[in-house]
Amino acid sequence: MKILSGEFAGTIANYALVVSRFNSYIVDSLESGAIAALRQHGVGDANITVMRVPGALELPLAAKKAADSGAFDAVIALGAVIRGSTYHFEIVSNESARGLADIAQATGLPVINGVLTVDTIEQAIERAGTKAGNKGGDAALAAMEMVSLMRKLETLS
Ligand code: INI
Repeated sequence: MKILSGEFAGTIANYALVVSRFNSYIVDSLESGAIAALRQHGVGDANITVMRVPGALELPLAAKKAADSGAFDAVIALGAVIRGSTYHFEIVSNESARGLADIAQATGLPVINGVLTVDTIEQAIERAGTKAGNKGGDAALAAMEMVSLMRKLETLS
């Protein structure tokens, strides 16, 4: 039996961080967590490019452009969608998630969804570097693991 899986450490590659400015007091922490995780695993700042978009709905287009550029091995999308009293929450969270997943399928590049979708600001804070860890850091780990796995899969054919 052959088992293939990716590794975090030593997965030196070019990472695009596409970061939403909406709810920046949360997203800034996700960005710091993602960059810290990349650095901890040996990725240098020269291999990290941060691009900013207004909100989570704009993440897929910027992620697509980044993926199409050929300059990156993975795209990490970071944002925070916090439920308000309107239906807009569903639109923003569903469309950004669907858009990001579609881009991964269309381009064959790992596109990691690091967008928090939560009911309350407290839940967002918990996931942005406090009680429940840092989902930005988790997204960076997922990106490194997927880059590593993609490289292994490419050697199969
Ligand atoms: N964008 C977010 O990233 N998070 C939100 O919680 C949010 N809410 O609640 O509205 C949000 N809206 C903006 C949206 O992503 C677009 O930037 C805007 O609609 C312009 O296209």
